[in-house]
Amino acid sequence: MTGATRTTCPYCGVGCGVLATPGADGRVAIKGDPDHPANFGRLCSKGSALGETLSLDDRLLHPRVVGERATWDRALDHVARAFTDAIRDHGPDSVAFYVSGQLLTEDYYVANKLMKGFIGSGNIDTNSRLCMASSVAGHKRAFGSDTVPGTYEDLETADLVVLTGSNLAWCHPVLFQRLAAAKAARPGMRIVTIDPRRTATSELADLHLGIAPGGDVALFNGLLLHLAAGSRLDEGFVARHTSGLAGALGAAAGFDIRTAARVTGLSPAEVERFFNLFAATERVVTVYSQGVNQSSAGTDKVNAIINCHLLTGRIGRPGMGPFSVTGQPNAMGGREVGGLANQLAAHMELDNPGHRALVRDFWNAPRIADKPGLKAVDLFEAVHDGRIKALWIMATNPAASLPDADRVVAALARCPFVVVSDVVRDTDTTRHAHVLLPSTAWGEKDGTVTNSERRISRQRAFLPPPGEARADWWQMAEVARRMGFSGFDWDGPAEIFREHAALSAHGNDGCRDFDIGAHAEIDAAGYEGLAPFHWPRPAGQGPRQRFFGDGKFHHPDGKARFVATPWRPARGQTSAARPLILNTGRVRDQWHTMTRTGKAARLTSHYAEPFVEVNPADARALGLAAADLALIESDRGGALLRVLVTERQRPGAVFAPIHWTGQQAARARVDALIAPHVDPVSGQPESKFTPVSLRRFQAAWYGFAVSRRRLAVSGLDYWALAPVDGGYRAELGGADAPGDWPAAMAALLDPAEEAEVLAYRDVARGVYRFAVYEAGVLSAALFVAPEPVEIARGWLIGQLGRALDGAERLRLLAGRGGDAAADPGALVCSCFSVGVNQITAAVKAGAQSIDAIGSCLKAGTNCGSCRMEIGRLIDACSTAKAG
Ligand SMILES: Nc1nc2c(c(=O)[nH]1)N[C@H]1C(S)=C(S)[C@@H](COP(=O)(O)OP(=O)(O)OC[C@H]3O[C@@H](n4cnc5c(=O)[nH]c(N)nc54)[C@H](O)[C@@H]3O)O[C@H]1N2
Ligand SMILES: Nc1nc2c(c(=O)[nH]1)N[C@H]1C(S)=C(S)[C@@H](COP(=O)(O)OP(=O)(O)OC[C@H]3O[C@@H](n4cnc5c(=O)[nH]c(N)nc54)[C@H](O)[C@@H]3O)O[C@H]1N2
Ligand code: SF4
Ligand SMILES: [Mo]
Repeated sequence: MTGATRTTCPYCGVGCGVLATPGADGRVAIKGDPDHPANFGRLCSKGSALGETLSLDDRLLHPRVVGERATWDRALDHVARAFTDAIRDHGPDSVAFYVSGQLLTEDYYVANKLMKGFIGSGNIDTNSRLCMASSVAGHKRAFGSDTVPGTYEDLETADLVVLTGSNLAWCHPVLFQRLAAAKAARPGMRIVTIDPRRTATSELADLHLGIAPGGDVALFNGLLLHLAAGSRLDEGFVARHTSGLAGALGAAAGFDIRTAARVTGLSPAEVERFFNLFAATERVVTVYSQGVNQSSAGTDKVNAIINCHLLTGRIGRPGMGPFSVTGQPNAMGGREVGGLANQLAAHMELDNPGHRALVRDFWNAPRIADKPGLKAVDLFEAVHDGRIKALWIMATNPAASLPDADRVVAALARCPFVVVSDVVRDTDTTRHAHVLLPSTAWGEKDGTVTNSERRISRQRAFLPPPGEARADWWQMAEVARRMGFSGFDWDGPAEIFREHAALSAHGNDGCRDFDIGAHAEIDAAGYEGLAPFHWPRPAGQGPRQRFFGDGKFHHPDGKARFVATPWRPARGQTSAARPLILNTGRVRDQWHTMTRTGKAARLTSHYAEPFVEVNPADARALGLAAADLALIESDRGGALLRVLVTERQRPGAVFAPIHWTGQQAARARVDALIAPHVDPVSGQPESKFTPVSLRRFQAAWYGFAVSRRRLAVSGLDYWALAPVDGGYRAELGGADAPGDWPAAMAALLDPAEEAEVLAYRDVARGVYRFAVYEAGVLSAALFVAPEPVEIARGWLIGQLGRALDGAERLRLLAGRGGDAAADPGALVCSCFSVGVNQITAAVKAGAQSIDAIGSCLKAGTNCGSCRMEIGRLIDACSTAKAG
């Protein structure tokens, strides 16, 4: 057993420190790093399960050229030639990179340098366009730089934390736990959530505002007016350090409480309560995320929020400020190197000739890009219409995650040359690659990432690269060299980091916020031992935590700008044909397109299939019952999802998670439904507001199956596959029932020739059950019914691989797992596999608090991600008792 390696979690932007210890048996033990200042030892459910996602079975291990295994030399030559030819024949703007906030800073730096400084085009954009672009644009408009002013500590020291468009409990769980702990220690702290849905985050709130989708600008305009009228204006700060207040107030005019309430769908009393709370509390942090950014008014939403902080001078001081929490582990690092099509590098601007000259000289670059490149949505449109001849996609899965995803797939299919660098072999995007390059994954790669609070941490390797996998930066540098460019000869990430740090200080006399010049000379040992630090860190200066407390901003006059943000409705509008608004987002235990979290059985059991959440009133009107399948359609595309009926969803709006792709389900890529409407300033797509219709899918049969082998599901109308311990589970359904069920079962489960198959059928009712035993143990089972199959899934999964006696075999076919307690129910705590039924039973037996549940079931005592859900179950039980 080797010692623990100190590294950083590869998922969300909280940026938790991880201690990874590879064991002799090939397993890797994962613990939170008690010394890391982001998490102080905590990890959430996804972080805790990292060790279960490291298997190599689905990994891409060798380069492939048009489907055939190739040597690195051949693959790299091929890529270099295709890019060189396209540039020679069609110019630098005929090629593009589409990269990712999941690259390390060093990878990202190389990609940006190659495209902007050597190919000479701005055509490098990133999935951060779908994620942070509105925040970047809002920061630049207000501050003159893309600066997150505060730190995590500010959330803990604030007296009021407003969370708008952020499901922090599920998406930034450890930061949420820090907030929850601070509130528990200081009960006077107030929390307001603003979200059209009731989420796990809103469980912690003193006030939840169930805002109408897209209403944020109206609400914050109203707040600005209220603050100005209620003498909360910090006149000294506004006069000395800002400009543009009159314009902002002009745009907000008319949004009195009544009007703001009408536009936001809230009651005047709720709005007033929020306004008064904000006005009366000096220490306020406003946290925002995708409910704000992913909107056709995303940049205005950001500025409407920042306006309120500028007006009150509540920025850059402890416990105060606007706080954009970043999604991906290195969303911030990407911004620092200039990974977006409209940035240059090191927070310098493409349209600033002085900046271009600085970067060109520093890089010794032959032809620096002099205009912004295509932003993600436009970029893929250019791929579709043939302007882009060669495209390199790295660490992102656009066939599933970009809006109008079916059109993106069509664009990839017609692009003359597509390179994909990924860690897994089969994704919805890798299918379209001419050249597929195997990248080293988390645990194998080395570099730095920057979290939401500007803290730079090392990711360190603790596993050897498998097969022929190589680092992303190395792939780009090799292609650059083969294209004849010099300046790409680094011997490792330390050398790249050094160059990046030096560039940040180059010609920077304090006019640019991003300066980590203190590390411009870092040597290999220093880089290896680099402890997490906040930027900025200019040479010769000590650490500095916050920006703007001194009233110095980065516009040429040193002042911040108020931005006029006139309210406007979302781009899509509901109609008789598309009466519902589709909102999309995340669930607690999955990460994006599931290429990694989808491998851990305990993470897939929180939600095992794609779903759509519908309010009970809408469900009734549409004739939808819980667990039905529903066809959801927009003007762009459709999906087939399981119906979850819940009060947490407001009437007129539905919610679907973004995670399921063609790899895990029949038809669940929700981005196929999303229109490519973008914010006019940031180019960020409106992913949270799509007019849709919903109707019941007339299923002739529903099925549930478990199997030790992967099930042959393709061709079925509905299927969703997920791993379980020792095999797979599948939810199934179809519009037409097969005439021959035993044959259909055999095609699906593929029993061995010598297998024993026990069957139960009730042809009149359309009920069929099959249990397959191989070598005496249960190897597969299929349950079919004309309505959604009611079977204790947890119990059935638990029987896989077990030798069952005659009586047990009969009980299994009868679909009865003995006593009901044997079924834990839907998973709540993924660390200790505790389900709804167990928690409800414990509450009924007297465990009336989250901690009491923890002492009897352990649920919620490890990562804590499920504590809000446990709280809700306790509340639900006591409400049921009271009623
Ligand atoms: N478990 C998990 N965690 C993750 C990720 C993951 O895939 N899984 N991904 C990471 C990434 S890259 C990101 S960007 C972050 C995203 O983190 P979040 O932004 O917190 O997550 P989302 O679920 O996309 O959306 C947040 C909320 O916005 C609400 N919303 C929708 N429309 C509106 C509106 O008009 N106004 C307001 N005020 N709210 C609205 C939604 O109902 C939703 O609850 O999460 C990161 N963390
Ligand atoms: N409708 C809707 N759409 C959305 C969103 C939404 O809320 N609603 N959210 C948007 C947001 S905020 C985001 S961030 C995007 C995320 O969308 P994507 O970036 O497309 O999602 P991921 O699944 O994270 O894709 C990462 C890919 O990189 C691979 N990978 C992992 N590690 C490495 C590595 O080290 N090197 C390389 N080369 N590859 C690696 C993974 O296997 C995976 O295929 O989705 C966006 N799309
Ligand atoms: S909160 Fe969870 S997903 Fe985010 S960095 Fe920490 S452990 Fe990873
Ligand atoms: Mo994101």
